[in-house]
Amino acid sequence: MEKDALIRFGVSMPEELMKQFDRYLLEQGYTNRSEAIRDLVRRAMLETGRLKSDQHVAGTIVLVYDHHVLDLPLTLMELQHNYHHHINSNMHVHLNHDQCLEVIVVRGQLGKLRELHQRMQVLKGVTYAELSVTYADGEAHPEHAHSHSSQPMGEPDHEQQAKDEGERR
Ligand code: NI
Repeated sequence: MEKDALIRFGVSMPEELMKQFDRYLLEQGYTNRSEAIRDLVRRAMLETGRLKSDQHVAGTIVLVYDHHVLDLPLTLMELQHNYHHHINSNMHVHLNHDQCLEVIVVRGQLGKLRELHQRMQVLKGVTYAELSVTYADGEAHPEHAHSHSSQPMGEPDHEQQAKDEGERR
């Protein structure tokens, strides 16, 4: 088999993160950063390739964010309401004066959960966002399953929400 060509590229990261990474390299026994980065990338490729977007999964989204960033708490809450069929539970911890830690328990089609995670991750003020899932076959209550695939992203369906609330009573 022909050997893959090596491509060099530059990476910028905050000094403190770099120091932490260098300590990690020492602990893990790496002799250079490139080898460690290659392993991290391979691991990431395995994770994303492991499950398909249409698979039914359950897991968590863990967020750390600065609640002083304008509109961020409201934006995060609205986003969660837009995905209320995919969110089972939510825990909020006030870490310090600025930072909030949120653990969101999610369940549903992996593609939708990735979409929610990505939309949170890109928000200004969100410093950490991780989606972690495992297989979960089928729906908890198939008779209450709803498909929102035709719903445009970011616009809550108030008629459907009112209907859902009626069903729960
Ligand atoms: Ni808080």
